[in-house]
Amino acid sequence: MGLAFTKIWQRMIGKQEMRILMVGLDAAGKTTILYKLKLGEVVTTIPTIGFNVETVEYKNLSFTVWDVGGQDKIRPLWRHYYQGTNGLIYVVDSNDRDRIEDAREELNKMLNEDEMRDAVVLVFANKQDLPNAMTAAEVTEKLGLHNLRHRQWFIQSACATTGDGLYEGLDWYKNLSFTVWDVGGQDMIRPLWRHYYQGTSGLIYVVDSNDRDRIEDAREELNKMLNEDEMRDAVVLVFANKQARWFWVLDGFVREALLGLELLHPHDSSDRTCRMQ
Ligand SMILES: Nc1nc2c(ncn2[C@@H]2O[C@H](COP(=O)(O)OP(=O)(O)OP(=O)(O)O)[C@@H](O)[C@H]2O)c(=O)[nH]1
Ligand SMILES: [Mg+2]
Repeated sequence: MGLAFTKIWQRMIGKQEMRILMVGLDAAGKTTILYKLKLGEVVTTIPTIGFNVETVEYKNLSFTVWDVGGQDKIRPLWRHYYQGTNGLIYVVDSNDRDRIEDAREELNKMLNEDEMRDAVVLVFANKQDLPNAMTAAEVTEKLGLHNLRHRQWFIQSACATTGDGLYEGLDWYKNLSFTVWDVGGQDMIRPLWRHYYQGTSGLIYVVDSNDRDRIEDAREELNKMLNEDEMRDAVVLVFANKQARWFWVLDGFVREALLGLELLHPHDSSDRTCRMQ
């Protein structure tokens, strides 16, 4: 069910966009990973003081990856990147046994933050080419990943300099399951919708295409919701429901009456992804 829905969702919204925050201790290999993915090359890096950001396109996914410097003095800055993060890439130097406990602490600290509540976690057990590297299983154990509750996570062994494992890691995002909250729609209940906004990455808006009397209400409610700050990054899928075959002509009506969702795009300052089905 989860997977079937994932497929429908991906087909509907087309390209799936994800904002990814990539962190990890200094010298774990974050910047090397970012540019290996972006350029296919190993670049010469210096310790990152601020951040690098690049968009990486892979299959049907578009990742905006924020690579933030990992030196201990600048780790307190990580929190400024949490908002709107759908996924965390946590990079570990598998050869650095002395600091794996630090890596564990920093990861736990981050995952306890409210803004990171819904972020999925991909761990790269990097530097697998080095002879003393811990295996992915050892890194899993040392980071305590099995103790994570209510969190989708995945660990991938990798070598940033050869590129091994990097795309296998990104492939995992295709298998994520969706949690769908179906909230009552009666007018008295609608003010409660806002309690569900936080952490929402996608909105499915279902319209009764046969209900011409209330299409204006549907439009108002949708607009109200999309203007909320917490829904800023949500992608929107509209189901023009109750379509009988001879009713297809109505689709255009709903589209126009609702927003003209394609029109939302240029008029709305945010670059929201919208799809009508
Ligand atoms: N042997 C080996 N070296 C790697 C690998 N990945 C990165 N390195 C090296 O590790 C060093 C640090 O890599 P960076 O990518 O700069 O590390 P970073 O995580 O961005 O570090 P900060 O920006 O300080 O947080 C560089 O010399 C890389 O060439 C790997 O898979 N194997
Ligand atoms: Mg760096």
